[in-house]
Amino acid sequence: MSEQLTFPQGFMWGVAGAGHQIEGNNVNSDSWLLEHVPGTTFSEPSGDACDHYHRYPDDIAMVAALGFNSYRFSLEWARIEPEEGEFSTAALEHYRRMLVVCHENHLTPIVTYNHFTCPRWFGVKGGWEVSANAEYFARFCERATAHLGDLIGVACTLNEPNLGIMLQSIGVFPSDETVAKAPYRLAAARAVGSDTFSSFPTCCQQLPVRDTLIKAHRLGYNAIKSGRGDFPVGITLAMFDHQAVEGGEALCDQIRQQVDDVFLDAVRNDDFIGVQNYTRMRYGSKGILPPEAGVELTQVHYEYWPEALEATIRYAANYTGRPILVTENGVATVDDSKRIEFVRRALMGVERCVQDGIAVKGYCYWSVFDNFEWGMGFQPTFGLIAVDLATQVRTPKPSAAWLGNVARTNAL
Ligand code: GCO
Repeated sequence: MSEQLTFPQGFMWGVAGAGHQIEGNNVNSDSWLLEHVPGTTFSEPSGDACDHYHRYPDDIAMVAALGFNSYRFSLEWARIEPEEGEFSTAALEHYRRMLVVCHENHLTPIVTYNHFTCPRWFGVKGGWEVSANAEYFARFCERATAHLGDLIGVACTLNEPNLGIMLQSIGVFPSDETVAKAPYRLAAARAVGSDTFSSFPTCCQQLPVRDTLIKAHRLGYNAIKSGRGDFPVGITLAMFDHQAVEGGEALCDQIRQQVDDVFLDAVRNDDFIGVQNYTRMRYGSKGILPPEAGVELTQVHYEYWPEALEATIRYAANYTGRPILVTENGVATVDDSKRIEFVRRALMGVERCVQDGIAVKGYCYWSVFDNFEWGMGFQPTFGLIAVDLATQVRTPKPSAAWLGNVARTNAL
């Protein structure tokens, strides 16, 4: 039997989710609108999702009972500020109750202030395509922190502001010119009686969006830091392990620069960097390489490559010198034994980073539940816990018990 690998004392073992993907009926959000317009690119609407909005007490207790000590969830801006400048105390109280339940269950709450979805009114104002709109996000951060800050354990401002540019760089997202004229975008604008509608990440990705997101992070970070409570604040970034092969070095460097470095430069004084990794990406002399022969693909068409996490932690840590929190890592598969294998190999890499002196503060598996995977709907199954969408019955998979035990023993 191989030797046991132990993790630092106080290591955060968490599961991650995001409001829109599990709460259900987030009807005032930009995503809900886009899910329902003619020509939508979503395969199905989010609907009730996992009804986590109502079932959070049992859900959070289940996470704790499995052995975890942290829970990452997000605030839904569209519920808290349903119309510009109108803040809902009832919605803020909902998230306050979630935080209380986390503490009752001895879970450190890791709160993401914005996990992609925004209120419709924000989309009508041009979303992240308008630089001045960053101020709206800062005001939201200020109000949410005033109400919730004393109970927050760790905060993330934005989730993966670099995702759009990342997916555009590898050809998964269309060009800005195509996006600007996309029928779903025009249909959304028409549905809300506007001549424009913009929503991340289905918006234009190039400047000024990138700069607006970075500005929003900075303003949000300052608003959270100067508000109630005292807890680490950072950002989360989508990171590939970028690998150059046979003359692909220049392309690899160029994509890494625009997808990772620009954002890492902007957050190098934050309390931590939230690393989110799912796979690697390879670059050759003629461009981006297809998946390597013999490497299996996950349900979201990524190469099954758990070693990528170690590379991204090392990259972010070396580049910024900041502590790292793995805020997402996971795999979409129907074969749960492959999930266990994936996480086991990923965690071996985390442990090697720790051995080398990198301050890795914790690991959150994505996702707590099989949930609404955006455009792909409910088909990909990332979850540790399966959910019957008709009955809302939860069934933890073997991987949930396995990772919960790793968490409880702080050892692999
Ligand atoms: C993201 C998000 C999650 C996704 C997850 C799986 O990375 O896009 O943070 O919302 O569901 O990454 O694709």
